[in-house]
Amino acid sequence: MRQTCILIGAPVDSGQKRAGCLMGPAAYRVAGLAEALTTLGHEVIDRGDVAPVPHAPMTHPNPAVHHLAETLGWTEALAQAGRAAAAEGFPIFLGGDHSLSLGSVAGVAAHAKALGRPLFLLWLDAHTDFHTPQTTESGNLHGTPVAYISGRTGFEMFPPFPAPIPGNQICMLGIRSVDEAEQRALIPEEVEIADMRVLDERGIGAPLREFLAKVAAADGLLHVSLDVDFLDPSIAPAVGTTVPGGTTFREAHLVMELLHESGRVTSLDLVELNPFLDERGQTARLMVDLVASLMGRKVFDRPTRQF
Ligand code: 5AB
Ligand code: MN
Ligand code: MN
Ligand code: MN
Repeated sequence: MRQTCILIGAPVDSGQKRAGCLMGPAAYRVAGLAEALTTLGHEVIDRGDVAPVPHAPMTHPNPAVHHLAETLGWTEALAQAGRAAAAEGFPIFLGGDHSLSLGSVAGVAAHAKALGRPLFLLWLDAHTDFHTPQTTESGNLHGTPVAYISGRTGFEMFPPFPAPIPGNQICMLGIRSVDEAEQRALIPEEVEIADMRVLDERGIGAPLREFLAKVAAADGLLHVSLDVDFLDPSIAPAVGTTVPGGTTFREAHLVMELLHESGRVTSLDLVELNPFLDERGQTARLMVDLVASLMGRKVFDRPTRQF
């Protein structure tokens, strides 16, 4: 299906402490994201980069929390841009660190709510990002978006999340680094966590197919949030939070191919790319290739399915 892809630059780097994520949107443009999409027959509208809503500095009872006002400003701006883009086509958010998903998913959720359709979330990440501003030890708000999206308390300084996504509509793949407080908070939730142990045992296709069947049964919209650290650092070095033992090139492409085949994905975040840490554009190019797989590029275009 021909999509209208709406590129939204989100040069957010307030959600963590290492400089460089703000170059992410430019790197995706240089790596040829728009060209890859038009080659596949899609229409591309590049909305340029969003700017955060300005706020006076804010403090938080947890002294580790930093850049709260900036992150709030990005959340508001991206929620607005995301909602508008979701009504027009297929939003692709070019990050920027993962705190951008506080806003991108809020925007998409507002759109889903207006349509009266359930929103599902696929979180492709080494981390669960399930901290609240109270529980984070690093104070880096890129470790919090899933908690906000699922309606956990502790985000009172943020706009209320429109239609929080229940745990049983969230699936995480690639998980291999979970903090104590996140682990505790996730136990009562019904989030499907296919951590690397599960992927080793079952392969990456089986848990994803199960989740996609749930999305289809509910006629849901599906937002995919792809953190560069989902990938093994040997193939994707351009990220501040590398964790060994990540997904391979083919595992990642298979995820994208299955997502394409499902026809369910309605919006996408590309997050945590730090071009300053890249090796000759390798990671930016891999991310663009993964988007191409998600949007219909095939290894071999079979006239009928033979799997
Ligand atoms: B990312 C950690 N849990 O809270 C924390 O890269 C890492 O968006 C968070 O997944 C990683 O600082 C956030 C140790
Ligand atoms: Mn993340
Ligand atoms: Mn991560
Ligand atoms: Mn990270």
